[in-house]
Amino acid sequence: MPNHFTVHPLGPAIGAEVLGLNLADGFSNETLSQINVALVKHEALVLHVPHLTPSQHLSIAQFFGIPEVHTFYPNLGEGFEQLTIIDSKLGDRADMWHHDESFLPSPPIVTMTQAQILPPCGGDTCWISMTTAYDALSDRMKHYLDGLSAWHDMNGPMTAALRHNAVTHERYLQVVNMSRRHLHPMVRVHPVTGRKALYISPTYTTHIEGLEPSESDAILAFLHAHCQHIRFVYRHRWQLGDMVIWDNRSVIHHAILDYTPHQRRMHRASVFASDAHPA
Ligand SMILES: O=C(O)CCC(=O)C(=O)O
Repeated sequence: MPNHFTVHPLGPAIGAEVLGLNLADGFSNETLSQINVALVKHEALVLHVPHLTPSQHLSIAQFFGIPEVHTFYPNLGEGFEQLTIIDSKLGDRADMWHHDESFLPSPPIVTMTQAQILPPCGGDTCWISMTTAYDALSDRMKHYLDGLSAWHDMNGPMTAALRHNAVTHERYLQVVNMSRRHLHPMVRVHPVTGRKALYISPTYTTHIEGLEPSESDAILAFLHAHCQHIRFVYRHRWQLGDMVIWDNRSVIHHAILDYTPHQRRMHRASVFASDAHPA
């Protein structure tokens, strides 16, 4: 039976919320197709689903593609290995602008995160519309970026984490030795909407292929500052049970770390495209 819900934009560039979704009706493919249409249009979609079960979370993920068993975050265990736990009590956090795992050849296309434990206030997450940020560039800059590629490397944030004593040296070496990096076009075309999006982040993008380091640093610094303009951002103040689904092809995100010493725990699933070869 179709689920009757409405989608309300939360900002002109990015963000919408789904209202009137009835979980008791389950998630038919028709419902999930409608959610997918809203997702690619609004890029970050808020669902108020406090009664969502882990099985339902997983079913939604499976609709979008192949749910990932995350390399380094813990998960919900047997049968739910694809549901990752990001818990501040375990030292896990994501307070940096990033696409999920852009250091892979085929990064996840969609991620969906649900709030399980929240601090009394703070712990908001922000998303940037990289399509709208791209659209706002001059034609000359768009022309300049055309055909350029940049490296995305997992080591950058690990080095930063080591400097902040947020990881042990052993853990740092373990991750760094995985040697995960990949060269991606700086502008990618969304396979569904055909919109162009910038594909860079200050966390994983190390340098632009073929430029002198100082040229690459200057171009990236300009683009990062441009993308972080507040008019491209949606900031979500979580309520328990909210789930935000985002399109990892067209947004970057950042979870604000402003709630220490309180706990914040999220359950998340990220999904590879069905035809992807992630490793
Ligand atoms: O904790 C959040 O709000 C987002 C965490 C994150 O970056 C992720 O799930 O990829």
